Amino acid sequence: MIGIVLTAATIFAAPVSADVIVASGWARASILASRPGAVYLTLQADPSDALLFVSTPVANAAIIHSVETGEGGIARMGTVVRLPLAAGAVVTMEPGDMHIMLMKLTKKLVEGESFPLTLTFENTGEMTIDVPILGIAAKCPAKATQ
Ligand SMILES: [Cu+2]
Repeated sequence: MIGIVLTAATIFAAPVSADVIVASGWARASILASRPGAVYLTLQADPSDALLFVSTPVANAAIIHSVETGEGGIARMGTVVRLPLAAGAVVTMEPGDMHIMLMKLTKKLVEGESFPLTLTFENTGEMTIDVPILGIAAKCPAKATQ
């Protein structure tokens, strides 16, 4: 009989997957569709995993960007090809830090609407979440409540 023995990971599964929890996802509304958008969220994998690709119908490309402050305090964005997720560690994407950049929006991101975002993980495979669009001046909602 297969499927009778449930592991702890199965019993306490997140709504979308037993191995990766994607939480607090949000995007900022865009003023113009010609400007890139950004998605912020938190990731937690157990056992360890890695985020490989991101895609969404609202953008031609979704790229994982890291932000590093270089000489003279100028922040530079770099493309992350493979984002490792250590077992149990929470990876936070937030304004001014790592984010998922939405290049060439296919539509304006309107406050109050939402869009699907598909994340492909090395071990867990594909997961699709619904990303709510917050206001143009929105900051990280998790921090705003602290
Ligand atoms: Cu970026």
